[in-house]
Amino acid sequence: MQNHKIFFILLTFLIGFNCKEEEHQALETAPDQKVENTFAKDNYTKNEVMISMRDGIKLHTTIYTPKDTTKTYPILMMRTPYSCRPYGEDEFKAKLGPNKNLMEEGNIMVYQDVRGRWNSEGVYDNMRAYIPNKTGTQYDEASDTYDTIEWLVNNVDYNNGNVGTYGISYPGFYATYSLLDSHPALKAVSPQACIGDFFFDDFIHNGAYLLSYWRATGLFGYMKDQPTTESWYTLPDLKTEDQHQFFLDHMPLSKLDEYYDSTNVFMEQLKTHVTYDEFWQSRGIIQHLKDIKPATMVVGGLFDAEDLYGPFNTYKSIEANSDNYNTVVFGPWSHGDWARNSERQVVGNIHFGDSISDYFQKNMETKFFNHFLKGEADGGTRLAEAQMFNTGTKEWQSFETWPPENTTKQDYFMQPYERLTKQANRMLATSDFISDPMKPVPYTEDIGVGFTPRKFMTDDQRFASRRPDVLTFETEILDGDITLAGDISAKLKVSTTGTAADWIVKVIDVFPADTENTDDVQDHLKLSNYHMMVRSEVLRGRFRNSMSEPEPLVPNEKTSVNLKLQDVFHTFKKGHKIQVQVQSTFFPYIDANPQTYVDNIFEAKESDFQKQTHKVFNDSSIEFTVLK
Ligand code: PG9
Repeated sequence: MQNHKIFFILLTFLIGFNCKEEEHQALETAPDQKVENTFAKDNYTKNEVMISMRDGIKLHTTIYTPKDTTKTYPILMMRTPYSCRPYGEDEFKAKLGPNKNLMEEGNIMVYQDVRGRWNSEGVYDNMRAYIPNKTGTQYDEASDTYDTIEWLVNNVDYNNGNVGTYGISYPGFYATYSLLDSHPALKAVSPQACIGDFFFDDFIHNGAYLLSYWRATGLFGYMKDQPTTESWYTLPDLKTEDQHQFFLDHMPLSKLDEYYDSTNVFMEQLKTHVTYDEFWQSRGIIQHLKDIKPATMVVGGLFDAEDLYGPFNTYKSIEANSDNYNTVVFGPWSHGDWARNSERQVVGNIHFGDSISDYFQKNMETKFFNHFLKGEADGGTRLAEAQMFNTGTKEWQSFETWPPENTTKQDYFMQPYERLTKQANRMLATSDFISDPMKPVPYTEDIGVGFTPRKFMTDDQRFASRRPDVLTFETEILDGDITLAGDISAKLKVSTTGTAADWIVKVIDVFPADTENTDDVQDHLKLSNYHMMVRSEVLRGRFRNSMSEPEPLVPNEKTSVNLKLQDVFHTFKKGHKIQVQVQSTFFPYIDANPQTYVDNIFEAKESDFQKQTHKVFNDSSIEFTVLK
């Protein structure tokens, strides 16, 4: 922690706000609907300018300035691939900036179409690679941000010379990028659900493809040939709500080619770069997060189905390689929930509390920006480095570091007869199942899960545990609370009759049978004996030893497969059970592995898809980070 003594007053109580659900900017920002909220139009002026970058390319930049010109204001900027809509100087967004408090207090709010997107010039590049030590007109997203900030602080009236950047998801990636070769006026950055690396966030998880993202390749794959304020691409119409059946009918993956042609640049890149090669490595931003100067507040959702790798590793990399003011906030949120103002915070069937996003916006996010951009003196308690929401006890907790120092690693072993025990068994045994890629385990019971997955991250897993192709291991009923606070490592010892296999590991909180139901629970479910997913992850077996040098599995040979599951902060309460599930399909969240080794799964043939028998040996274990 820098010697910069930062003190924040953290209100210690939740105030229930009755507030209208505000639409979070959807993935592809639809033009903001006309809403009765005219605060922005009544209190801000809007200008649209084209700012020249060092190579001459001009970027569309929208500037909202408070009408009250009796004082100066910081600049809060979001750079986005999703458009600055609505375009036109008399069309206003319903909400400006990271949250309504910052809008109502008054800040200069800036939105920019990144290079090659929407009304900006230039050519787009997904997760554009950072160029260290740029010279002359060499550019990347860091130099585009620097050149933009330089123009803003010298040309926008009533700015106080301090700039903050923020963004959720892809905009979160651009916020992280602003930290590199940062402009001296940049004082505070909040990367939120920020993509860290497309080989581990969003489209691919440890070498397995997220089919639930397949349509999204169209969002970023089609290149426009000139600035435009209108959408220039269309996404495939699946003509069905049943994504499970749709993707089952389109296996192998080559059957999807009819929907995307070679003009979808990103789809072509995905199909060409099927290992963690230089193409993907050069686009990961985590590796560059060293000697960061601006203050940072990294934000994420513990049930974010899209970007978990990014925020956790962004915070950890900054923490390990910089001495700036670096904080992290993880709440009981799915992707972007913290920017909404829902009265009840619910993910899937689970209610975590009320006005949790309001609390975060008012007591963490707003205080962070105001301190560093307005120099607001705060007395009171320093905002601890990590503000984490315990998804088991449903309470916020602060830590000086994340993961906390007072933790220990604890192994649980996967024994036959579905037992999860702290003791290994000297007698070697296996738990076996037949995995059929043409009859894959659904990742959710729900039909029609929308554009990208969201609610399944807390879904009931009983539908899976009752299948013969899902192995289930669970502890006895706990006689005391156990709190997991940090990452989870699955250390599997497996074999297969095939030459390829995916390994999915799920950590589940089994509720007691007498758990009371709530109105949030879907009609076909009950919280009685609810098997709540806490965390899941997949590893494509060919990447078990290296993400860059894949290897086939040797039939019937016992093999180590280690996969890391992203951090959790969850208390398994007394009376609950810890359950671990292991399976080899998770469909169509991820594509089905043919279980026959192929160099490029996009070229797999129908004949490659074979049932295989998988074995999990009982010296397989899962290592939890347990709070002492
Ligand atoms: N991380 C999210 C995403 C990226 C790319 C495609 C689809 C979704 C997001 O930016 O919301």
